[in-house]
Amino acid sequence: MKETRLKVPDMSCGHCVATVQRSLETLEGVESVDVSLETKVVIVRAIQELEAYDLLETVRETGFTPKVDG
Ligand SMILES: [Cu+2]
Repeated sequence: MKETRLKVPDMSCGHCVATVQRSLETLEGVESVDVSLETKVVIVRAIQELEAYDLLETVRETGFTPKVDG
Protein backbone atom coordinates (compact mmCIF):
# COMPACT_ATOMS: atom_id res chain seq x y z
CA MET A 1 0.00 0.00 0.00
CA LYS A 2 1.45 3.32 -1.08
CA GLU A 3 0.49 6.50 0.66
CA THR A 4 0.64 10.02 -0.70
CA ARG A 5 -0.16 13.11 1.34
CA LEU A 6 -1.47 16.24 -0.29
CA LYS A 7 -2.36 19.58 1.16
CA VAL A 8 -5.37 21.41 -0.26
CA PRO A 9 -5.54 24.70 1.67
CA ASP A 10 -8.51 26.12 -0.21
CA MET A 11 -11.00 23.48 0.97
CA SER A 12 -13.45 25.34 3.18
CA CYS A 13 -16.46 23.09 3.78
CA GLY A 14 -17.86 19.60 3.50
CA HIS A 15 -18.73 20.11 -0.15
CA CYS A 16 -15.10 20.89 -0.96
CA VAL A 17 -14.03 17.77 0.91
CA ALA A 18 -16.53 15.62 -0.98
CA THR A 19 -15.47 17.06 -4.34
CA VAL A 20 -11.76 16.45 -3.72
CA GLN A 21 -12.41 13.01 -2.27
CA ARG A 22 -14.62 11.86 -5.15
CA SER A 23 -12.18 13.08 -7.81
CA LEU A 24 -9.29 11.12 -6.30
CA GLU A 25 -11.37 8.00 -5.72
CA THR A 26 -11.96 7.72 -9.47
CA LEU A 27 -8.24 7.17 -10.13
CA GLU A 28 -7.17 3.64 -10.92
CA GLY A 29 -5.52 1.85 -8.02
CA VAL A 30 -6.79 4.20 -5.33
CA GLU A 31 -8.08 2.30 -2.32
CA SER A 32 -9.00 5.09 0.03
CA VAL A 33 -8.96 8.85 0.33
CA ASP A 34 -9.05 10.47 3.74
CA VAL A 35 -9.58 14.19 3.96
CA SER A 36 -9.25 16.41 7.01
CA LEU A 37 -11.01 19.73 6.65
CA GLU A 38 -9.27 20.92 9.81
CA THR A 39 -5.70 20.31 8.65
CA LYS A 40 -6.49 20.42 4.87
CA VAL A 41 -4.49 17.23 4.52
CA VAL A 42 -5.57 14.59 2.02
CA ILE A 43 -4.19 11.08 2.40
CA VAL A 44 -4.43 8.89 -0.67
CA ARG A 45 -3.77 5.19 -0.27
CA ALA A 46 -3.29 3.10 -3.39
CA ILE A 47 -2.39 -0.45 -4.32
CA GLN A 48 0.49 0.82 -6.43
CA GLU A 49 2.79 3.83 -6.49
CA LEU A 50 0.92 6.79 -7.95
CA GLU A 51 2.48 9.76 -9.68
CA ALA A 52 2.05 12.79 -7.44
CA TYR A 53 1.61 14.82 -10.61
CA ASP A 54 -1.51 12.83 -11.55
CA LEU A 55 -3.00 13.34 -8.11
CA LEU A 56 -2.30 17.06 -8.22
CA GLU A 57 -3.77 17.38 -11.73
CA THR A 58 -6.91 15.50 -10.70
CA VAL A 59 -7.50 17.83 -7.78
CA ARG A 60 -6.65 20.91 -9.87
CA GLU A 61 -9.33 19.91 -12.38
CA THR A 62 -11.93 20.28 -9.62
CA GLY A 63 -10.84 23.89 -9.13
CA PHE A 64 -8.71 23.52 -6.01
CA THR A 65 -5.03 24.25 -5.49
CA PRO A 66 -3.25 21.18 -4.12
CA LYS A 67 0.39 20.61 -3.29
CA VAL A 68 2.36 17.63 -2.05
CA ASP A 69 2.48 17.65 1.75
CA GLY A 70 5.76 17.04 3.55
CU1 LIG B 1 -16.71 24.06 0.24
